[in-house]
Amino acid sequence: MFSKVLIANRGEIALRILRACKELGLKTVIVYSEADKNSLPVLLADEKVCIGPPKASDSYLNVASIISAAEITRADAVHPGYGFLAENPRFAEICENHGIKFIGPPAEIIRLMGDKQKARQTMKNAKLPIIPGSNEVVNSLREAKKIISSIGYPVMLKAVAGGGGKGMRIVHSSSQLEEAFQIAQAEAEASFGNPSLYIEKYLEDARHIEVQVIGDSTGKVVALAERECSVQRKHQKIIEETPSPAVNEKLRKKLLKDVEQAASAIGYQSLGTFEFLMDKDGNYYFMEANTRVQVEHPITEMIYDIDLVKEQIKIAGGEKISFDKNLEKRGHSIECRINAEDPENFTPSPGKIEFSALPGGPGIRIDTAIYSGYEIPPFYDSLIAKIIVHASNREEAINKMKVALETTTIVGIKTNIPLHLNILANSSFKKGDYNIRFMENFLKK
Ligand code: MV4
Repeated sequence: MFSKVLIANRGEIALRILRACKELGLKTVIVYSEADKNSLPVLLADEKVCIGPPKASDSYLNVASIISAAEITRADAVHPGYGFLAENPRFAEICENHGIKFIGPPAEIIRLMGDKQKARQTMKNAKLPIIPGSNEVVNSLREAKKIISSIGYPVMLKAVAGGGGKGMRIVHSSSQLEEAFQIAQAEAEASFGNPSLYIEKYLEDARHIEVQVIGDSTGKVVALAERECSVQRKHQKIIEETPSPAVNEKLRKKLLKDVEQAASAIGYQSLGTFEFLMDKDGNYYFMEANTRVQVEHPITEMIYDIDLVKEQIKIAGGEKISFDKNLEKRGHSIECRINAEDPENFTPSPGKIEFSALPGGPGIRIDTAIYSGYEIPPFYDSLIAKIIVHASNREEAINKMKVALETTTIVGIKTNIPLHLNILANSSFKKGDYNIRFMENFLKK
């Protein structure tokens, strides 16, 4: 096991990782940009190293600075959190080449999952259902037409190097294809330096569900109950819950068995998330896999009473997963992402938090790095806190979340709390009757 972990991230996840390290008796080093010098993780870490100016490309994405910081402080492991360098296989490799344990999957797994077409093909071979579409990258309009002639419209063009919604195009008819294909290729080239596309049948009115997996170096793999993530806008999740209101015990058993089997087949190690689209009939299709700890990991922790970040760190240190496949979940958990933004038009609302009073009590968890007097810098994403509730059933969890939101006071900036309260009061949401089109419809009214 390593003894000193460098945390290559900021905000709530840096604090989440810092606490896990402390509980494990590990020393902590935080790297930070000039904009984050007064942040809670910087104040609480054993050591801190400033790695550059506010812009992420000059600090949190600067591999040379982060490796130097690890060497100067003799950190022997790096936790990348989410975003930034978390899914960069080169970074994972460079850490390992410098004798620094990368707390995540091996670089080859990150690389495989980063190529969405390869990931799709690999998961197909591992017996996971995938959405009908191309079996290889599609490099010409002619190839695209050939594939579409067998699957039919509507289709989705996706960037092989994409993910999370970037560089995607829905195409409804052959008259739109040529233009969409060119735009998607150009976008993929501009965003990822790789124009390659793949094609899938476009699934309408699907749900976005995902399965947490955890694998250790002995080959043990455990899949945990699905998270329902269909409440999202512009590919940013807003509310997540587990279990999904659309998954029954029988379906869950099959889904988790499929995922365990597929993750085992590729020797998955560390935390990971397998994302699926699921139709009205409960057919699910693998879309992509994330090789990092996710923002919404706490809802899984709440229903299973486990600490995924501690597990992730221990596994990187060669330890075994501390629980078994038959681990039982209990009740229902919901997360609301609190963003510093105007709830009317979603524009960012950075600035000084003049005062804050956060909710608490049984079944309420707050993951945040804010404090009264803290200034939210304008350079990073707008997530400032996660309110997570746990109750014995969905109805009680929704009610508990409502009270938690109503008893939250944040003065000085705008937040999306009013939006959350409106969603929780929506009859479709209350019934659990929603899909990835929910926010689109919700905002129209
Ligand atoms: C899809 C899809 C429907 N059909 N692929 C969005 C994020 C990225 N992980 C893949 N995504 C989707 N892929 C096929 N074949 C629907 C989504 C999708 C979505 C699309 C439009 C608007 C909101 C969405 C929310 C979740 C998923």
